Amino acid sequence: MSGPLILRKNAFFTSENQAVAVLDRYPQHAFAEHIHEFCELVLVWRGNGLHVLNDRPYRITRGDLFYIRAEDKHSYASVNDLVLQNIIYCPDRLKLNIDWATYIPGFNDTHPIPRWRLSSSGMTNARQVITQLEHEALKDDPISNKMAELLFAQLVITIARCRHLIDNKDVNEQEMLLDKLITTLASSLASSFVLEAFCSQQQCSERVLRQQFRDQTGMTINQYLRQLRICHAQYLLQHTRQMVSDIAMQCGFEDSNYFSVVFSREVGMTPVQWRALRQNGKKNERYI
Ligand code: RM4
Ligand code: NI
Repeated sequence: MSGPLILRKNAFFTSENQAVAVLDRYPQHAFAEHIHEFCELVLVWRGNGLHVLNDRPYRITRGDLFYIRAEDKHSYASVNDLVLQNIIYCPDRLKLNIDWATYIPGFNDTHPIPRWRLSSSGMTNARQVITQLEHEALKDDPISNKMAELLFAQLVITIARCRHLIDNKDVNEQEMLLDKLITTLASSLASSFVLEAFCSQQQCSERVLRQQFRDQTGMTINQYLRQLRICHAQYLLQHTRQMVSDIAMQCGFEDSNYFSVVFSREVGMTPVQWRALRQNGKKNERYI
């Protein structure tokens, strides 16, 4: 049996002196499962898709941020106008005396939290640094390589300052509504989410917010929430022994029959069938 696809350094870096490079994925196409000889920092700008990282599915959209280690295996599927930037780097080629591990989850630790969120203002800050970095990284001469490493340091520190965890309830007041909505949706998996209540709390127009969400992510709020719930259900089905009815509850479905109907419609088989397939190690069966 052949192992997973391995992406090699020399296919993505111009020389052995280059420590960092920027890959624009405008768009990111579906991409098969792979590991790397290098690490990645993934920033999602817009659209949506499914990111499966170490067998765990994440529905991704604007503002999501991932720290991928060389040995992490991941793939992209069900992409829909997914736009991201991939900052790839080789830890062994970094020469500056910076405590990288303080800013990059997973640089040394074995169980890092891989998924974070960036606020819109954080994204704007990051984008400025990435633009400069991209420019330097194209040149690959000694001074540009040094400059690129400095900019990479600036980038990881900038990001460390404005990232937050998805379940962080203490969302910054300044954060824009869309960010707040996405964070709130992700922490509303086990309960129902009422947009009207959210909007009256935030004093914003429901219609405008719906439209903004659609423009930026390429899907409706309800579609996104349903995908998040099903994704979480798939994770629990595969990795726990809980009963389907308990899983349904934890994913915000009070009625487990209704959960099965929605699940079957989205995934093409019932939760029980899906669990059996995944647990038999048939890795290629579909996520949504
Ligand atoms: C792919 C995808 C992968 C990355 C390679 C270099 O399009 O973004 O995650 O490892 O590029
Ligand atoms: Ni990758």
